Amino acid sequence: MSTSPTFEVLYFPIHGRAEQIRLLLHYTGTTFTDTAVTDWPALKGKTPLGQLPILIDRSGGSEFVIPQSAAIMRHLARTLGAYGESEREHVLADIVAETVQDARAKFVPVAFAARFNPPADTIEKYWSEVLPHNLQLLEKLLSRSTKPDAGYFAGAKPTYADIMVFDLLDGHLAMKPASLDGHPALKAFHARIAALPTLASYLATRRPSELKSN
Ligand SMILES: N[C@@H](CCC(=O)N[C@@H](CS)C(=O)NCC(=O)O)C(=O)O
Repeated sequence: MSTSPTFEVLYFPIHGRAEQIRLLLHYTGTTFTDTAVTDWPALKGKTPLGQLPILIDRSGGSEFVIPQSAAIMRHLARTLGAYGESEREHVLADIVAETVQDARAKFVPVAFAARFNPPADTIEKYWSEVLPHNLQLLEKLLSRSTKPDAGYFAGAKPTYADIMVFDLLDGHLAMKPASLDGHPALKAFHARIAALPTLASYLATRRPSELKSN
């Protein structure tokens, strides 16, 4: 008898803020339903915050509907074992995740410039100053891992924060393939995550990124 997956991710049919969630579920080998929302006005009023993504967790025998992508990531990290092995690693992962959130907030208006219409000099400054600064911060955090030789941000194994960094870097590479060229440690990190056995086949077959050069 087949049972439906415990987890369901609902988001628009793009990478956007849901791709890190999909990546974390694939990384942990978790079966899930990936629901593409195509009639948003019909669904919006029924969601907790009127926003996507949402995760529905049916593990408790009822539906737990979770909004906010970072809360979803932490819930999955805790329940699927991707939060590190010690309190220190939990905190390191959280520091990295918050740094990614800060960086993403600066990236979104540039990535979706057609929608947010930022001034041209904001876009130029993003690529020449803001992004290099954020990449430097991430490089610094990578070296603070409890197991720096492993090449992940918190400890010996990837955590949810590694997946968040990967997704952030991946979005930049989709827009500008050379954007990590001055940052070999992050470029190697991106390749290391992309080569994880549980992610490689998903990355080869997933929908292409919606992000394009601007
Ligand atoms: N802080 C929220 C932001 C969610 C958000 O801004 N969602 C957008 C799409 S990326 C959305 O639902 N837009 C449609 C709307 O607000 O009606 C998160 O990280 O989940």
